[in-house]
Amino acid sequence: MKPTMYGTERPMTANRLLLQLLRRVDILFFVMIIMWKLAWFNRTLAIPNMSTVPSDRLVALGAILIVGAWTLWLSQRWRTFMLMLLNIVLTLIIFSDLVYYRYFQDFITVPVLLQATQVSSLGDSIASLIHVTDITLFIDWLVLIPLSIYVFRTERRAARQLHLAAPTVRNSHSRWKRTISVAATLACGAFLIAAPIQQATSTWAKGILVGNWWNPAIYNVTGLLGFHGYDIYRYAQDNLFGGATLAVDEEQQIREWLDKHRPQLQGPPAAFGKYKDSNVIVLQAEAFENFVIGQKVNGQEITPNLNALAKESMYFNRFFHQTAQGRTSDADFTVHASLHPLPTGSVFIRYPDHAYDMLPLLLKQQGYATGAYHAYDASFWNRYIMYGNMGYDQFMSKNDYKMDEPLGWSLGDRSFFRQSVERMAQGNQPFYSYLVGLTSHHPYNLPQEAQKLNVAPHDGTMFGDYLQSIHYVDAAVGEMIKDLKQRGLWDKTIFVFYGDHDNSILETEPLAQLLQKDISKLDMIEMKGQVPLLIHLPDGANAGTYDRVSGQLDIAPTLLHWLGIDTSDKTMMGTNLLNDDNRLVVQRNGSATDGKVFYVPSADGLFENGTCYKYDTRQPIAVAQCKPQADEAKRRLQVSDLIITRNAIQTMRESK
Ligand code: GP9
Ligand code: MN
Repeated sequence: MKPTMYGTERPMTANRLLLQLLRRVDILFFVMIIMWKLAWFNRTLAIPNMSTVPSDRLVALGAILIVGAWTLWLSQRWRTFMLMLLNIVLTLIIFSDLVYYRYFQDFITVPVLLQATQVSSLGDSIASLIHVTDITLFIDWLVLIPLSIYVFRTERRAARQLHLAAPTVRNSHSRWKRTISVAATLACGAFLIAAPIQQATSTWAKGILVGNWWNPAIYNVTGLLGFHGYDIYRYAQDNLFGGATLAVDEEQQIREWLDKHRPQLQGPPAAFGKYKDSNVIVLQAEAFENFVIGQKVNGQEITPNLNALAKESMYFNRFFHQTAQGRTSDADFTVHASLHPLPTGSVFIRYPDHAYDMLPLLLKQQGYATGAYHAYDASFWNRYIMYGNMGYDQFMSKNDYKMDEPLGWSLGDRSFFRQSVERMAQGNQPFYSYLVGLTSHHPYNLPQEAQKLNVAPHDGTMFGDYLQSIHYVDAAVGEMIKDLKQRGLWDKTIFVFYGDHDNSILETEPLAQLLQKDISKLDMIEMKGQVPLLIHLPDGANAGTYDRVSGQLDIAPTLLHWLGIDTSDKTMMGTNLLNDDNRLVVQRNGSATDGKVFYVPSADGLFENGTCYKYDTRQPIAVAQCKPQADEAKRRLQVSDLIITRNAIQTMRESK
């Protein structure tokens, strides 16, 4: 009798038929089941505003092929077994992501896994996050696990018999054949992933993998398995392979720059500790440009409340935002860490676990109650991870607010401010409270009843809508100040108001119309670069307009000085706002101004192709006259990048 895999030849039984069939379709079966589970996961999450394009399925298929391809190299017995194991692992990943998402509106990432506290904060709520219908994900196991064990055992028995009967038959599967099928499956998978992603990222999802502001938005393009692959790649690229190690010459470079800069963190000695133990409220307004302050439209003040506040505050009218791709999160970072943002992506997402001398953390160490307030998904910009590291005792996010005034992206700023103040007033003092407004977010279209200005002739345009939403935020700030006064907090609080970044409206015509003047290139650069900064001190001291150039990095060292906290050993790159001399404001694109000249780099990055403006004439001059400022800008950005990416603060602390 002729030996076969099943011993000597004998008639086909039902069992053998089933086995033969399973052996042929196991990988197909695996692919179909996981595809179905991923689709179920996506349907169950039902993330709002996510695209559902047919190519999503191709990406999912590609990812599954890549994950399962290696099993084609195995013998059939092991392949069926390993495919089952893979099914178990992938199902557990999908299920964990599902539960995690229900709580954090985010997916599990490598940094999350490394910060076990994050996952453990699910704590008691975990039971409520698991739904009965989740059983759907596991139902196939009931049949497949026993079946694969059965197949594995039967095949093993058959293989033994075969080995006894004809030991040489064992290697009948050519290694080549198997290698080729693995390679072909991998190539096929890679193509199925790459083509739709390439298509998406060059059209509707442009910049998503560079700017990566929100994991669900990446998931929208890559699918769940693709997202995890990308996340591992992103983490490895940023943190492994020596990229994160601080070299000796780099440390030297950082130390030299910091030592030279250190005196500029300090303000006048008389101001040191002048407002010790005051509360601090920092209000970061969305897309709030400086040109609206003091400006009227059709005879109405756009920001009447801030105009009034400016009169009794320090108003910095040449204050620059220093943000980049990380937008709101960059403003948050530059203000609190007094470091520059990164050229690509957000520090919040890329290096949330590195060490920084963070303002809230330093205040917490002095006994402050620290809180962050933002009525949006806690996972946006990875805030819920980052805020733990920044030293906040509590982070009040969307789920903690009563949605009693839905407006724009989320809760209207009016209600957001009211509920936030209510919460901070209940806690201990002194407090540090950081609020991130949202109503004036792009595209600025408020419902008719919330539009109170006559913005003719800009009605119905984005510019007109922008003015309306700024006016709304101004009114909300006015109410907040009233509330703080009524609660007796105003006189005990340093109140800081600034805009996070520009409004992304790049047309000059509406501005020219509103301001009734021609808008030069420099005017436009300034208007897109400048946001207002108002600081109201508890006793209303120092009120006036300050036309020294300043930027977001300058806020933390200034506040610390007033609060009597020594910054001489801190790694901060801002300049105290109370100093008039030696000022240089650097933006992420390499722009730099000392108040006398303004260097604007060219897109190609070559110094000589940039433009040097002279402020007193507002005209371009020989670019060489901006050389020292441009060089220093470059140096600062380099030093800041090293501090962040190499985790230099941690390393330098350890080597002390
Ligand atoms: C949402 C908000 C987004 O949390 O911070 O603002 P953006 O970064 O898009 O300006
Ligand atoms: Mn923003």
